[in-house]
Amino acid sequence: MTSKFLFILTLLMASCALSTAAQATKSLKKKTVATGHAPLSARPGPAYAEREDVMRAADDIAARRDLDLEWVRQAIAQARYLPQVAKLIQPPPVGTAKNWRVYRSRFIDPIRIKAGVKFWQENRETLARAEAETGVPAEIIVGIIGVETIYGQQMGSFRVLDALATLAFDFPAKHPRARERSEFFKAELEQFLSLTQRINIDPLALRGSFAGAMGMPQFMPSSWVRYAIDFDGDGKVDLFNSPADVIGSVAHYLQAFNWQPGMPTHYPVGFDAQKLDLDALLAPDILPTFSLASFVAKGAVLEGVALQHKGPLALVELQNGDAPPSYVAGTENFYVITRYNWSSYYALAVIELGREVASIVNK
Ligand SMILES: [Ca+2]
Repeated sequence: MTSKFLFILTLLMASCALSTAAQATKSLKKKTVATGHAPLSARPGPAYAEREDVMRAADDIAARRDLDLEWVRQAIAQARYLPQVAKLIQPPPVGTAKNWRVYRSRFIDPIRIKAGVKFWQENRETLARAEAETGVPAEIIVGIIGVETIYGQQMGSFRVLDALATLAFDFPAKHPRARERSEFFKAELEQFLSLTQRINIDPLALRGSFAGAMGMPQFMPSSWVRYAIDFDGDGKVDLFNSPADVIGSVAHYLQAFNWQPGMPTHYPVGFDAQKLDLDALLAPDILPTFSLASFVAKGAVLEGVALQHKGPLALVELQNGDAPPSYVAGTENFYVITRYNWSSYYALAVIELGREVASIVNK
């Protein structure tokens, strides 16, 4: 990917700053207040068995993946359109103010910190082993699993098959990137069916986020296929029930996106008003681009260990509604965390949650 393309992508993604986890949490909260029946708007639509285009897509999937044709047809025929999924995938309305302080308070809260401490204490050795093998710090792994699902407490209640079919075959046309996104979800549906057949799980049995992310780390099917590993040695990969597999898989994912052992994720940054060229510093968005020298020449002020940093830096800006934005100097490792979920708000929440939990566990 060229940096320009990445930049555009980053901008696009930043416009939907709420992470999957955040929106899933929102939807779950809605569900828990329902009284017995799902609200009318959330009632599943008709099965896909009657749609010719969908059944043709099923045939294509079976052919491409060398899967049993009838099995694929039957699985997809039982998928249902979920209006709520189509609604949740929409970007927030234009003009929705992003607010780091609000975002932060949602994820770095006493309940999540307490659950993080318990998770760390119960999996101390596994976390240490993952850190030793990949160089990804335990606190980053703990931060991710906490932000995603509160350590498995909120893994999503949508049938993954329904969510993926809805987004593959009925992606909302008014979305600015509807075509591209629908292709993405078709590929995810294909991976999902291939995966469930391979590991011999009923595709109708799995539940996840509105976008089809699964298990404690909320892996999309393609990420499960590429990056999930068996880390407890039982010969299976289970991201729903095995904390060890989850820990190993999250560490492996970040390692695969070039996590650099020992490198901090970010540094505090100030500005020298005399030299400041904020537009230039913000132009590459979160993609680390500036050498230390050019970062400082453009008016960024760093202190202490940051002045020894090797490698490119990015000026990361986080909006605070009407209040002045927050800034950090992001390193390549900050950028790696955004490959898990493309949002700088997400990355900083992961880092700060992990740090809070670590400060209690390592007291
Ligand atoms: Ca396992």
